[in-house]
Amino acid sequence: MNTFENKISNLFVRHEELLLRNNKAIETGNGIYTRYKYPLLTAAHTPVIWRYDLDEKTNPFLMERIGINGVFNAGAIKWNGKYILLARVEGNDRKSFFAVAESENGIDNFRFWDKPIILPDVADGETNVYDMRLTQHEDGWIYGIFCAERKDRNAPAGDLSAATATAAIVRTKDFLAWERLPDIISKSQQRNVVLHPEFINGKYALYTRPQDGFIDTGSGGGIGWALIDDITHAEIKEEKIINLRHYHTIKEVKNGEGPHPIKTKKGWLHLAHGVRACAAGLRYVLYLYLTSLDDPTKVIAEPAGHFMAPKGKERIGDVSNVLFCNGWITDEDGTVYIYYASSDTRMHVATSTVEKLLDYCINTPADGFRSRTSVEAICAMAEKNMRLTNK
Ligand code: BGC
Ligand code: BMA
Repeated sequence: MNTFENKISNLFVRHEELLLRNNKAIETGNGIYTRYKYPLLTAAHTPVIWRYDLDEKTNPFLMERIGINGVFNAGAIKWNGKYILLARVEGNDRKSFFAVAESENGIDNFRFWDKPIILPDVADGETNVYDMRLTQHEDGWIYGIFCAERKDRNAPAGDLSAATATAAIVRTKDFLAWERLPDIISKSQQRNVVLHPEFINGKYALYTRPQDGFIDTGSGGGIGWALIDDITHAEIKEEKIINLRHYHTIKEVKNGEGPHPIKTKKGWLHLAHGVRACAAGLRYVLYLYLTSLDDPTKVIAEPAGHFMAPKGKERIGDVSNVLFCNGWITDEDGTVYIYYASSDTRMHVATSTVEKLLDYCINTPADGFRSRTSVEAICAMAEKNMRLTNK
């Protein structure tokens, strides 16, 4: 029987099957991290009750009334023993918003809470919001910094694409009640702003990413650092660039801090994205770097090239050829869950350990910025191995 009730029950059964599917580890063979077979969150994971009007009178064909386009770029945090993803959900209408999903083990069975988050407004209401970084700060609050996008009022008439990017900030203790603080004041536009978890000389510290335009970082040299006097009226007064863009690298055009860095015995472990331009458009990959515990602005190790790049199905999506990560979680046993999104479409996880990621950072050759220096590194490795294997 294909009654309306049956159709509804099928929707829920199929949705439950998707949510209850167990994930499987896939060894990548590089020894650095493990990928997983299934994405953690996709448009199909969003609750049935967000998308379908279940009333036969108003929706006799049981159509999807509100379409979801993708679920990606999630902030992450371990909270009350649960793995929490604060996802960027984007509707078919191109508006993105935030919604919480949680899992018991961090690798599968992520389930959205009943409703997405309605953020308090600021006077100059933004059009779009995305890419929240979560930080449990030592002041006791959980902060979320995200990008608020508005139409560029100075754009010439007829240009309906020009926009401005501003860093906006909220805080919570339970992911239900959100306090919105005034948007962060900055001389330049800002995207990819991240709150450092500790006070530095009694001040809040931000990773920033100054940019001349909405897309072009222009003279913005890379990932910056700024100390903030008052987080409830945050203003980026002085900015120091701590991780530079560089010609002919994976971060030639843009880079940006991912989630806030992990504190380890050997330094602050950072995950960032790097962007280069090619005939296929912008290519986003992930890279790692390490800064000093004494001075978080001092880079002490940075492996050459990308740590993760889009692979297989990850390459294709709404904005193809993109890996982006703004959330990771470290467990007490040292396991690191890297929550990355592919092609602005879906969320995945890769797992590693603090020890492995540090080894990767410290012992992978740094970029010599020339083909010749890369070849020298390979030859040095080959010679060492030939001696070892007596060839
Ligand atoms: C999109 C973002 C993108 C940005 C710059 C925004 O309109 O929502 O995903 O990063 O433009 O291209
Ligand atoms: C950026 C980011 C992301 C997105 C990426 C690729 O600028 O802020 O939102 O994943 O573009 O479209």
